[in-house]
Amino acid sequence: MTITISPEDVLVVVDVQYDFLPGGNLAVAGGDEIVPLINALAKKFKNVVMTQDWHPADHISFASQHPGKTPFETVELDYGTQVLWPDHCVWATHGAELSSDLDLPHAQLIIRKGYNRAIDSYSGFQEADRQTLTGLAGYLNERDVGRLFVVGLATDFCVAWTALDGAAGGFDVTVVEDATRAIDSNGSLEKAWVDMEDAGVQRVMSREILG
Ligand code: VGL
Ligand code: ZN
Repeated sequence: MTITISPEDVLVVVDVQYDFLPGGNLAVAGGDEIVPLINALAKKFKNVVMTQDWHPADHISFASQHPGKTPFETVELDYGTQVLWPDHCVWATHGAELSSDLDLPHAQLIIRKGYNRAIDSYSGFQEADRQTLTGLAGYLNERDVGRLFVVGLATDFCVAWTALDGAAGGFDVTVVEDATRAIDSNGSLEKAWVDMEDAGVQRVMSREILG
C-alpha cells in the first residue's frame, strides 16, 4: 500500500512557525518532531505550498482583546463561535516566522492568513466568515494540480480546516497523520478526525509515502 506521488501532487505545509513549536506562545506538543518528516516528504514532491498564520497585534482571536477572558475559552462573534488564543503569530515577530529547520527550498507559494483583525482564519483556503477567500484554491486550480497532501500544525485546527475546505473545493485531500501534531482542546482532535472522515479526507502515515 505504498502511495506513489506524481509530479502534479502538492504538499501543503501548514503553519510550521515558531509560536507553534516548543518554546512558542501557542506551543503544540511535539511540534518540532514533525519537521524532519516534512523535509523527507517534501523531497518526493515537485509542488510544495505553505501557509503562515499572520495576525495583527490586536487580532480578535487573542484572549487579550476580550477583557475577562482567558485562552481556550470561547466567544460568540458575527461569524460564529471563536476559540480564544494566547497572542501568537503576530506579524513581523519571531513567533510568526516559519521554522528555519524546514528544508523546503522548492516551496512555490506561501499563503498568509488571519491578517484581517476581525476575522480568524484556520483554513488556508478561506477565513472563518466562510466567505473571504485567500486565493489558494484559485492558485491551485489555475495550475491544474493533482492530490493535496496536508501536513503541519495543528492537526485539529489549521490542518483540519485546510483539509476540509480543500475537500469541499473538490480536491482529493490526504492528511499525513504523523507529520502533524494537535492542540487537542476540549475534544477538538477527535472531532477533527470525525469531520475529516465524513468529508472524505484520507488519513495516512508517512511511511506509506516514504516507503
Ligand atoms: C492555529 C490556533 C490559532 C493553527 C492557528 O495553526 O492550528 N491554531 N491559530
Ligand atoms: Zn492563529
